[in-house]
Amino acid sequence: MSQKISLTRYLIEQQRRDGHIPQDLRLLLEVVARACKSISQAVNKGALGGSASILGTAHTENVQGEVQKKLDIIANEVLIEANEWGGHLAAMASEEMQSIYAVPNRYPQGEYLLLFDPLDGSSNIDINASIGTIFSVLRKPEGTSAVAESDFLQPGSQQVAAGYCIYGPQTTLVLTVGDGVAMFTLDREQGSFVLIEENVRIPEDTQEFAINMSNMRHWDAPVKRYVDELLAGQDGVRHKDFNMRWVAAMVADVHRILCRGGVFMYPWDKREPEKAGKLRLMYEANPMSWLVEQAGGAATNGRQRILDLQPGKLHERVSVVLGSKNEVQRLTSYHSQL
Ligand code: AFP
Repeated sequence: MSQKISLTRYLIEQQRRDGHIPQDLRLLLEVVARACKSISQAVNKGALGGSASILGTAHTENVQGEVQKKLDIIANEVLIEANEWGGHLAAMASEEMQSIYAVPNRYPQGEYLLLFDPLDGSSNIDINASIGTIFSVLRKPEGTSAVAESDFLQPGSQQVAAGYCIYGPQTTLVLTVGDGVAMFTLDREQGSFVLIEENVRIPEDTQEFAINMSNMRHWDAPVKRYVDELLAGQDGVRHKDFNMRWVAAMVADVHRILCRGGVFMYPWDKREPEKAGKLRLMYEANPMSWLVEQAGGAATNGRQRILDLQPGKLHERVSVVLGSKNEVQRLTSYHSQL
């Protein structure tokens, strides 16, 4: 039987092979992976999670004005507590926190910034559908002493690591440090993440798309044209039939695309025209876009490469089209034909 390669061994070999991962970054990624293991344990307990069930809402709202689930808050606390003392980080930012969290002075400060959506897909928690943790790592800008929010406002092309952990039938960590995409599944008997796939590739073409169709009447014309053509199937201009999936957890839809191709869309729509989209740039779109590009796919906001976008604020939202390259390019071209 081929030898199992743990996440630790994979990262050490990446570090040794080409110095691609400095030691501090390797240690940071191992801490994030351990935090994801703890979150996975909490998620797996569900209604059995102790006296006061950890399902349901916490009756509070996050900075986005979204009702927080108890597990949203638990996952956020797990990530903060796991990462604040190690000395690799200068600060953290989360979907669940209004402002950045600077590492307390009682701990050594590191050179990295960690951003995360601690539990993406929260609306799936109470129905036992897949959810996940999304994370992104940036370098702290040189010469900054006290970290400020502005230090986080870097384009996604500046990421040094990005990934997610999906809590589904398996708990699987997916990671890039700029040298392709690798997948690790949690071996609960050993308690470690084991390499199951390296050099993940997304097919350039697909017959599967993901979008929330209930918003169709709110889309702008290029998206409406593109989806109408998919729905027309064999009889339309695409001359082939398409299938649709929508898990309502970006982490699950992106995981499917990394596993078998597809195109995922959460476009701008006129329900809240002042917002560029629903998804957050810094800790959802940027990490997912880098993973997709590293696997041979593409990611735009309908007009521009997502990783080139200069963020203006921490919780900035963005329109997202990502996945199989030829489909992303087709929809993006429809926008430029306006
Ligand atoms: P929640 O975390 O509030 O469930 O939102 C998940 C999400 O941000 C993203 O993961 C999904 O792709 C998208 O929203 C689903 O949005 P709709 O519920 O509008 O389909």
